[in-house]
Amino acid sequence: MKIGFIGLGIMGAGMAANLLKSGFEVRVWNRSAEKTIALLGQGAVLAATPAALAADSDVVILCVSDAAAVAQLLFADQGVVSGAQPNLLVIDMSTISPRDSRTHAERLAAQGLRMLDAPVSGSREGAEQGTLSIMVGGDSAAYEECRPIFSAMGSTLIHVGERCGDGQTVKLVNQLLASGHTLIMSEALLFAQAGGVDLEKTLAAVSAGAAGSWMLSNRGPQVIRRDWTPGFTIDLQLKSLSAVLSAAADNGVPVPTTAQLYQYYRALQAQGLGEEGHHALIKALEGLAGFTVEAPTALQTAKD
Ligand code: NA7
Repeated sequence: MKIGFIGLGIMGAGMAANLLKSGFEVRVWNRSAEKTIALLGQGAVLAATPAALAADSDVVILCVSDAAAVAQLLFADQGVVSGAQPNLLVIDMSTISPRDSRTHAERLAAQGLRMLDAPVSGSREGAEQGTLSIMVGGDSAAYEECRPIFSAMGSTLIHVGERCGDGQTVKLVNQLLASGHTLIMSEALLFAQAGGVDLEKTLAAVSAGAAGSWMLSNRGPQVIRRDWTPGFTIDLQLKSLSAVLSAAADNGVPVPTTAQLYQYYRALQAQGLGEEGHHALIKALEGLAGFTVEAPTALQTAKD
């Protein structure tokens, strides 16, 4: 199967590299051309436009920021649809709202093209290591056809429903949980700091027990080192939570914690922190508390 990959950001770069490692023939296109360079060195072939990429691919994968970017890349002049061979399968691995995903699938179907939505979780680390969780919505036969592609990028592959957009609904469940974990981790670390205990020892003591979480083990140490390198940015988390709020409104379900989280992230974005990792959420709570969390070793390094 010849694969075309569009969107070589934090996630897409690692995912495309793992497809190459698994032996797939991969064509790439990215809006900022410089992000293709590393992959060309690993054997990818550069396409001049999304249309040219689609003309030479059996499957086109997109992993881009938002629904507007997906629509533009698929349907604009020189977009995927304008170059597609009959029966091309589009896999949209971006996180967008279930409603937008269904609209894209309907527009593609009107052109005789198939689509799966397959958003991912696992951050930069999971994308690089090929250990993503991939939540796939759409026709089960198409899912089975693409399973080798998903296996190259992820270790947990779940076909969550027959409708395009079902993957996005499950991904938004993931975003709701991940941001909730980040909020309570932030509150807990401020509580520990105020209580005068060592933050590294606190993390070591609680991470392995019932209170542990991926967020605490992976982002907790980053927070106390004040390392805001993104696995996933505040800008993208804000987009995800906006999609949660709109899907919740569509479905008539209350999500009060998500509404509050959205406002914290919005405040941080307004302060110019949108490109920081979403664990910088703690900065919003530090503003309320009037102090910051920091491990003594990190404080010492800062003073040095
Ligand atoms: P990044 O690192 O911010 O990368 C975003 C990618 O999307 C990057 O390749 C962008 O191109 C591309 N992009 C964004 N807008 C457009 C438009 N309008 N046209 C073409 N390409 C565009 O995000 P992540 O890799 O962390 O996340 C990607 C998705 O996975 C996202 O939906 C997350 O929520 C989950 P650029 O390099 O800026 O030219």
